[in-house]
Amino acid sequence: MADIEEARKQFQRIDTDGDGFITAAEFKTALAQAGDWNVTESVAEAVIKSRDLNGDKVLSFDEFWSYLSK
Ligand SMILES: [Ca+2]
Ligand SMILES: [Ca+2]
Repeated sequence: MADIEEARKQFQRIDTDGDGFITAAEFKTALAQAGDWNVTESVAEAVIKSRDLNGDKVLSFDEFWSYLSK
């Protein structure tokens, strides 16, 4: 069971420019910081795409949360 406060903190950590959306580049940077250096831009894009519900190619908090709380 995911915790929405934890999810919000995690989202803000990944969203480095603070615009409220996670881009593939931000996601890739976050994974690299977590030690996963094998993630390429195209892998990050594929992950974003699989979680992106409205097709704008970025993740809003709602999309991030609905992925975590599935
Ligand atoms: Ca952002
Ligand atoms: Ca989206």
